[in-house]
Formats: sequence, C-alpha cells, structure tokens
Amino acid sequence: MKVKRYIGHTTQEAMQKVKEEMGKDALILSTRKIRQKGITGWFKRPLIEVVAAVDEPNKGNFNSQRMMPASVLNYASPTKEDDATKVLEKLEAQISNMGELLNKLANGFKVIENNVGPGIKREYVPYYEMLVNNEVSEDIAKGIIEKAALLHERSSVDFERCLRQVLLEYIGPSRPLEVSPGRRKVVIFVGPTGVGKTTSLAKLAAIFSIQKQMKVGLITADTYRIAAVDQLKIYAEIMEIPLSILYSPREMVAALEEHRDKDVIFVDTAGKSIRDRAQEKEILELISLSKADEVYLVLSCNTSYSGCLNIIKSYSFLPDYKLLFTKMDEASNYGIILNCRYITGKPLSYVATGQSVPDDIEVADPNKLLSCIMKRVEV
Ligand SMILES: Nc1nc2c(ncn2[C@@H]2O[C@H](COP(=O)(O)OP(=O)(O)O)[C@@H](O)[C@H]2O)c(=O)[nH]1
Ligand SMILES: [Mg+2]
Repeated sequence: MKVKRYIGHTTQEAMQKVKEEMGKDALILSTRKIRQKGITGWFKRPLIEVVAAVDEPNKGNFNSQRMMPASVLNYASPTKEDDATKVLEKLEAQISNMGELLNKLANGFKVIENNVGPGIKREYVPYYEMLVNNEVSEDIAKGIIEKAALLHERSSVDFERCLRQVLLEYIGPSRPLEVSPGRRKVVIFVGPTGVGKTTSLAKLAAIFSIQKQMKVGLITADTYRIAAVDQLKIYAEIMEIPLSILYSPREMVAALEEHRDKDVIFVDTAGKSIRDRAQEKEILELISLSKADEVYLVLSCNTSYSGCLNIIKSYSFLPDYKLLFTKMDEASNYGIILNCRYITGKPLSYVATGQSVPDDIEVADPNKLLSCIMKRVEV
C-alpha cells in the first residue's frame, strides 16, 4: 500500500494530482483545508490537502470504512468552488440526520405496535372492539379497558376476569322496588312517549298485586290522549286494581286519599318531549305533591346513544331516579344500558323483555347483563 499527501489550491487540483499519480482506484484517506505557513498564510486562501492511498501489486488489500475510491469522491465532489471537505461534512450531517430519523421511526413503530387505535395496548384491542361493537361508547369502553388492564397488570388475575369485574362495577347492583305491607310507597314512571311506561307499570302492578299479594293502587296523569287512559283502565279492570285519573297535578292529594290503604301506588305520566318546560313543571309537581318515594326513568334499549344522552339531559331536572330499560327483546346490543348507567350514575331497577303483561319484566340481573355485553372474544 502506497500512501501519499497531495496539495492543491482547489480540491479538483489536488484530486487531479492523485489521479495522475495513483490512478482511478486510489483511495482517499482524508481531505482537509490547510493554511500556508507564516503570518501571511492567514490572509491567503487555504490550500486543500488530500491524503490518498493505492494498493501496490501483491501487497494485500486495504479495507477501511473511512476510505472511498477517488471515483466515488469525484461523484460526490463539487464541480466549482465547493471543496471535498464541505461535501464530506454535508454527507456526515446527512447520515447523522438519517440516523436520527431511523431512530424516530423505530420508536414510532414500537408505539404503533403496542398501542393501537385509541391508545390501547394491542392485546386488549379485541375486548375494546367487543365493547364498541356492543354499542358501548368509545370513551366509556376505553375507560373500562384501562381499568381492567390496570387490575390485570397489578395482579396475577387474567385480563378477561378483570374485565368482567370492571364491567360488573359499571353495571352496578340493581335496586328493584321494595314494598312492605302497611308502609305505603308512591312510585312514579316518567320517560319519553312510547318507551313502555304504561306497559311496564301494568306489569309491576300485576306482580305486586297478584304474585306478592300487596294492596296496589293506580293513578294516571296521562290524560293528554284518551287512548292512554283507556289503556291503563283496561289493565286496572283485568287486575281489579282501583285507578284514579288526574286532570291536574293538584288532584294528586285527593287521589292519594282514595288510595290511603294501599301498600304501593303506581303513578303513570304522559311522555315528555325533550324541551317541554310545562311538562317538566307538571312532573315536578306530581313528584312533590305525591311525596314520591321512587321515580323510574323508563328508557328503551332501541334508543340510540345520542338519543339517550338527550333524554337523560332533558330529565336532569329530576331530583333522583332509577333506570328501567324496556324492549330488551328488540335490541341486538346492550351497550346503551352501560352508557346510561355510567352517565347518570343512577341504579338499574328492572328490564322489560316483551309486550306480555305481566310476564315480560324482570329485576335487572347484573350477571345476565354482563353476559349480554361480554360476548366471546377471539384473541
Ligand atoms: N317489544 C317490546 N315492546 C314493548 C315493551 N314494553 C312496551 N312495549 C310496547 O311499546 C308500545 C308502547 O308502550 P306504552 O307502555 O304505551 O308506552 P308509553 O307511551 O311509554 O306508556 C306498546 O305497543 C307496548 O306493547 C317491551 O319490553 N318489548
Ligand atoms: Mg303511556
């Protein structure tokens, strides 16, 4: 190997010397700017020093990463004023930039690999999807998964069991109606039109009167439609339960007096449209005049999430209530129950599962609801 130093006023001049002496296959070991000697040298243009090497025949090969064939350097080298040093510096900077970029990309891939979609670890995504496919709102589903993941990562319990536990917490225990003989309770049903208030009320009236042998009274304040009064009248007649009809909330006191010997009185109301302030006032009057013990907000499982949000908002004037879900038989997903439970924080009471009075109603069973929501997940 022959190593030699070449000096030129420009890189090209120095390289030309390398080529002439060492040929095209010469390897460039280094290039740098050098000052000419003496004080005057500082005021002159710097010279370019190129150190080059070439294999001498039969003396082995040089192999270094820092060396480039002159032809390669020529390709990268400037044509006019720029010198090889600048090019090398540029190349080094570019390579270091590329290195940083690659690191960032690699880190990015790691993040994508571990956190999919809404920032949930890949292994939990099928469960998140299961909840969302069940119409649990995305935010609520994410919260549930995160809680279950925390539980799972802090204990040795498998994730699915942790998820069940968290879901059960979200569903919460049910609070059905409890009636004791001689301690009269007044229960009011409110909710939008057509959700099944009157039907659910009739179902519970039948259960408490026929099955539980309680003294039951009925009051309806839904006198907006003749058909609504007739509907409850028919049930009352079949079940032989006395019914009072209110044309104004002020008649409540007299109606209660008629039912003074009862163990439980069910009060039916007209459906309230979302922005009906007059109806809102009437419901509040009914609640306060009857000194209602319990209020049931009736919602249908068929209602969309945004629909339920609007209903819940429009009933936020209620001091307190329990949730009663109807039309479970018509729904294909039950996430709405979880959403409403979470948003209101109110307990579940009953779920209605069909049109048949009194059979199609039952106390909301958290475990049954859990198995409706927690379908099989392929992981
Ligand atoms: N499929 C099904 N239909 C129901 C259920 N509950 C009530 N309905 C029906 O829904 C309609 C409206 O019920 P209704 O009690 O009059 O609603 P209201 O306006 O809230 O009093 C009626 O046709 C009921 O038979 C239920 O759980 N499942
Ligand atoms: Mg009704």
